[in-house]
Amino acid sequence: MAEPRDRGVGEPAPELDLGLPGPPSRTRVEVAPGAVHRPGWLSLEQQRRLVTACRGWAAGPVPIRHTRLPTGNVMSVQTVCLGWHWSPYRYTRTAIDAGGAPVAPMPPWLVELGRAAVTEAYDDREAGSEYRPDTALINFYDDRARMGMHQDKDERSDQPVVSLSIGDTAVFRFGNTENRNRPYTDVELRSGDLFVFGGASRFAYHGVPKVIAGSADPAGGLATGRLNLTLRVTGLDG
Ligand code: MD3
Ligand code: FE
Repeated sequence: MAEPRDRGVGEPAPELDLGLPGPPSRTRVEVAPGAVHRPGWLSLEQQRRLVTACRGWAAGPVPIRHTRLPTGNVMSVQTVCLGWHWSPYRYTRTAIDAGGAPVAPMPPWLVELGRAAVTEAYDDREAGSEYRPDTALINFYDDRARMGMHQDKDERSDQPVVSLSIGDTAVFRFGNTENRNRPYTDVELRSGDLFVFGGASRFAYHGVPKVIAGSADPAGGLATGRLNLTLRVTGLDG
């Protein structure tokens, strides 16, 4: 699987980690019950392959677009979907608000990547092998894009959401299940990071208040901006 990124300055080698207070772990952190951050999971090669695939999906059959909300506001993030098309606030097989074409299928290799992600996050091969994501939302952020605090509740399933980040670092805000306000925790999501949101965290409010321009390693395949792929189980059939 992916090589871990280099240790940060002052971060102990794993064999020297005596459990003393110090800089945060770069391996796996359960931020809240069921919410696991695994920094540096994707190799640079895997990141480049995902970027190439996303460029293809962004070109069609459904073009990547800024989603228009019922309020008339337009999201600053651009989104394209696989498997099922999300528009506020439901999933359809055709792009009802983006030209009408049938959405591209979820490729089997992306389903397998989702299973590997769940296995990795929960250290549970059984949980991974049972995971069957049937949709992917691919979000592109330029350096001014952000996403307000929201819950993902258009799925009729409580299965985990897998998030993969590529490109510029984002400040990700992970909140509570009650409302969009405090308490929340801010976490930096860097290129190659995996985050899995299941269990008690599946319906937590979350958002992206900021993307840090110029923070990415261009070797990951993105010169500017940020890509986030989320894999989900819609609970729909047909
Ligand atoms: C926590 N995307 O597409 S990924 C979204 O970085 C979305 O593009 C953000 O929120 C992004 O809906 C955040 C992390 C994420 C995704 C889904 C979640 C966190 C989640 C679902 C439930 C709880
Ligand atoms: Fe979300």
